[in-house]
Amino acid sequence: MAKPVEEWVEEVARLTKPDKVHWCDGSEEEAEKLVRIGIEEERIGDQPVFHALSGRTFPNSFLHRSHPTDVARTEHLTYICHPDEQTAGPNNNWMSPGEAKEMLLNLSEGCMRGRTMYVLPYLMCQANSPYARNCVQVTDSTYVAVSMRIMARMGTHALERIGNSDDFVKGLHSIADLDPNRRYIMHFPQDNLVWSIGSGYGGNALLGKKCFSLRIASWLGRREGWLAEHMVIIGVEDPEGTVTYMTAALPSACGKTNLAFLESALPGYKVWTLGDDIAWLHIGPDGRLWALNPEAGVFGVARGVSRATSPNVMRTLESDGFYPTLFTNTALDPRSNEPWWEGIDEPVPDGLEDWRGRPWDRGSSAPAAHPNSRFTVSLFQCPTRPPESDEPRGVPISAMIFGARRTRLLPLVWESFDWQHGVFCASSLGSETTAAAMHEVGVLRRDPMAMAPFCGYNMADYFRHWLDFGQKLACPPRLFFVNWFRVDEDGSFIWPGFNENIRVLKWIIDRLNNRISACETAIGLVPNLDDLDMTGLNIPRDKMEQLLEIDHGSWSVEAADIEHLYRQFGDRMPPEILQELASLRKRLSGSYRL
Ligand code: OXD
Ligand code: MN
Repeated sequence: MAKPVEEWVEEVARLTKPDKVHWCDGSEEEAEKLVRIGIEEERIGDQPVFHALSGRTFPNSFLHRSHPTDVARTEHLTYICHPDEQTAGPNNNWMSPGEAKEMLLNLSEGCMRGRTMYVLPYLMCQANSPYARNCVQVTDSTYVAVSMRIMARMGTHALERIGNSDDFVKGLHSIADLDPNRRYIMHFPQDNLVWSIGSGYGGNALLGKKCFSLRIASWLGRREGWLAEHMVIIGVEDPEGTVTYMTAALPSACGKTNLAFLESALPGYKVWTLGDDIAWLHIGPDGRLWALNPEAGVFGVARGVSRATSPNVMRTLESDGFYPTLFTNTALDPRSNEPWWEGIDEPVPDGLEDWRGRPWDRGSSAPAAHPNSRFTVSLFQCPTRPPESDEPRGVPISAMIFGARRTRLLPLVWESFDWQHGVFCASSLGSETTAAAMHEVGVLRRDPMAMAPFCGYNMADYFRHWLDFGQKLACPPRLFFVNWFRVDEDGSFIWPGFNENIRVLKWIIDRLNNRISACETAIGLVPNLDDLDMTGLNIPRDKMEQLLEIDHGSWSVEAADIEHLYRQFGDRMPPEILQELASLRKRLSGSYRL
């Protein structure tokens, strides 16, 4: 009798009608073969799927040019199909599972004709982890198959774990005709199923990542008593050799990758990289919070990465490993056959090809690399990946950081009074979008816990889950908030950011060890200026004061906007959060400092 996984694959093949079905074993030879097919046989638009790069700077690397209309996550085409709309909440697009499946069945009929369907068995988390999940994705894209092998633990071992069980997460992916009007990323939490059609872009097509490990997993976490979060995991080693583990939730374009790969500007401190995007958080038998990165690779933004600002990212890309490195939609220097992007250390070479493969020169108004150009690289190549990344339960977390990009209002760093207050602060964060010039006040987008695009259920219930989760932690981590992006009257960033952010991490460690006090303000606990280690940094004291300033008038306006966010959730909002907002307002109208 066929196993459930075989039956499912056969059922999908009957629907999508590929010419061939190939079960991937995850081997190096197989990946090489897939890359070769991508170079020699397959095309996306007028481009081959893969182009072999020189390998001089970035060993064993390949350039992928996507379809020009398929370069980013498409949130407006992403749906969470719970049986009822309220469970999905106002933070998600919703369609009933029946209607969604009927539509997808029509769109998927024969969509793999002429192509091979690759069956990718994989695990999220290492096999020896009690938190590992068995998954199978089918795809008709060699780019997706090669990427999934880098990003997840893919291979026959995953199939062996599944055996005769029907307990595996299903991902049905087809690029179909890449028509943006027939592009859907649909989640069926009740069926452990993600069905994605019409896009080959990472966040839409590598279904173990955002789709399963955040959207579906956040829902599983609520049912099972854990959290799936959009968070970096780092270990910060101090000069005594003690490592403090932290997570950090930051929306896109807020320095998330740089924090994960930070090279300390303070002597004696070192940051270890455990995860750059997703953390699964469980309560350990010791009542502490334990974090594990379910992924095995990094799908990061290439633009802006340089040896000066992100040396550890560069070292990871430059080291040779078992896995190829992929560059997506960067520019190409055809003479050296090397990728190039804005912000990389090298000056602009002559005769570049832009991300679409067209001739480009310095006079061109558009950038050469797409603003969302990416690299896909194995974390096993990262020189700052510590051995404890392989611990089955992960690492114990002492601090959780939440970040936002705000040119005004938010101080550089603050700590919440307690867990409940911290959940309120994290739920209310918003970031300014950065399409225009950096110093202009952008459009503010509320992004609770940096999870707005990734929470697979009603966010009011998610806040409830966070509050309840904290109650169950015997020894909860402390919660901190950061904003690297505050500007002065001239619109210049006050804080240098990047590797200097270690100074903020040091302040956090000092707080955790009760070495320093903090200033109690209306919004939380803000550093006393002298407790921030500014050795070797030359920022005038009045600027630093500006960086930590709490302006009650502006915060009152902020409080009104936060209320607006909460109102959309009606009476599903946990009363404790509304109470925290009321308390903030009371403190703002009282006689707190500044
Ligand atoms: C990502 C994102 O790709 O958050 O990680 O968009
Ligand atoms: Mn992300």
